[in-house]
Amino acid sequence: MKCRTCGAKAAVNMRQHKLALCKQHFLDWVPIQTARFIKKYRMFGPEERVLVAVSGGKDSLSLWDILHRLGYQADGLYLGLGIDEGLGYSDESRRLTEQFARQHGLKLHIVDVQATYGYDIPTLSALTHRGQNRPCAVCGVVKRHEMNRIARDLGYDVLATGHNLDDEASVLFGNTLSWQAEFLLRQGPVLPAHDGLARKVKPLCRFYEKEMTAYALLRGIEYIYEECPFSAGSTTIYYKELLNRLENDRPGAKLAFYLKFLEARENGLFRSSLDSSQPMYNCPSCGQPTQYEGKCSFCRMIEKVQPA
Ligand code: Q46
Ligand code: ZN
Ligand code: ZN
Repeated sequence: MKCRTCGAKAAVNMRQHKLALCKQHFLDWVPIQTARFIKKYRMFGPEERVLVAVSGGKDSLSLWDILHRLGYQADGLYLGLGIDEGLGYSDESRRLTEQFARQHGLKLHIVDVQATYGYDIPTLSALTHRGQNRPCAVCGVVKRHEMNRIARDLGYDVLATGHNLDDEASVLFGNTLSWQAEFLLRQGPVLPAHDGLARKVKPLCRFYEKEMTAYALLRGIEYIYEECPFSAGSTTIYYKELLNRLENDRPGAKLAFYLKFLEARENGLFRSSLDSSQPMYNCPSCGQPTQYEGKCSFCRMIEKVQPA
């Protein structure tokens, strides 16, 4: 297999795009494509300040690397979740994130959840039983709250996450199985700022996970290989496996599923759900927007676990 651009031996063969590239041309192709998606979906402009949520994994570190190479003003935000489970997951992901920031001279904000609120994610989950022994529900509330708080307090225009096509297609598949119109309407490369919530963008949403793995490896980015120990057995992973089987038989099916969805949404599918969407309130405790009157779910959770 030869590189389409220079004819040298290809390092990456992307059957889904009928495209093979050598190392150099693949490393050029990824930022060019990313810049195209940023423009196409109007994610942000060169004058805007971007806060990249970095976890130490291949996607978020690659995203930070790509935005840096493209010349955007992109700072990082690392949330210390305190997930250990005997594997030192959070410690190692923090070490790799700090190392990346140092090597590239990038600015990194760190929020340690336990140091800030007194509890790490597993403890918060055990105390609130929200996750029923699976702390992801608690973790999701904390991450959303903290990312938005830092973006707002430090004056960033936009919050960028490293979700790739496999992540997006898997969430889309789950929402489609249960026809969650409200969620389907909100899923996409850009979630505009509204009611005090920062604009959220996903510049990698059209890259296959294996493309991002190749990018990180070929760029020599050191990232955490292990998944979060709490992700084992999740429906997201199960849907990813199903979609991979489909993709294996029909290369490009995953991308088509996602792009056709975006097109249908653009053409007005699910719009009636938007019309009936609820107004937002402001949490009296932290000031962040919330769907219901009274304190937001994050503040209610923290209040619940505080000793009386
Ligand atoms: S970090 Fe948090 Fe994920 Fe771990 S606890 Fe679940 S949600 S799996 S992306
Ligand atoms: Zn080449
Ligand atoms: Zn609140």
